[in-house]
Amino acid sequence: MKNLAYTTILASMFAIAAPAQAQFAKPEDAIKYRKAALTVMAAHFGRVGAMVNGRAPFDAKVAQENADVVAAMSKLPWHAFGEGTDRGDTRAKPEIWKEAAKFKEGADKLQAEATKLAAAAKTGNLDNIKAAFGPTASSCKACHDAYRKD
Ligand code: ASC
Repeated sequence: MKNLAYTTILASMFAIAAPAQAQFAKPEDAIKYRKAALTVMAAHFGRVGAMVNGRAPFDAKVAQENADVVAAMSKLPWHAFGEGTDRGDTRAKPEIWKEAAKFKEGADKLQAEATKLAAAAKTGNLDNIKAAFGPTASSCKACHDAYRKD
């Protein structure tokens, strides 16, 4: 019984860790995956943004839930920029692979800012969220400007 419990715990740990090391069968699967993660991130970031910009009433719980999704999604796209995923249905620029260290720096920056945004949202204070929102948006934009075709 104890063994079964350990096996179950181990299996669920791997299930959670799997996205971080997922190998894709085809390059187009990786492209689809990273676009999906970025799309979900944008949707939830936009919901926080609506409150920050006064287009939606502030609801601390909703802000926190959405910021948590942004922080979780911010970790996912990067391993899907592997070899052979520079072609196909993508606006990714070749610079991503030519400047891999710089690209990773941008990805790390976004994750750090998104984590700060989620921490700010946990305080339940809109001013804290506003302060963290700008740097997060800037880190989205910096990579789009440098690494995404129009
Ligand atoms: C968003 C979104 C982005 C970023 C970027 C910030 O809401 O979808 O890609 O913010 O526009 O400048």
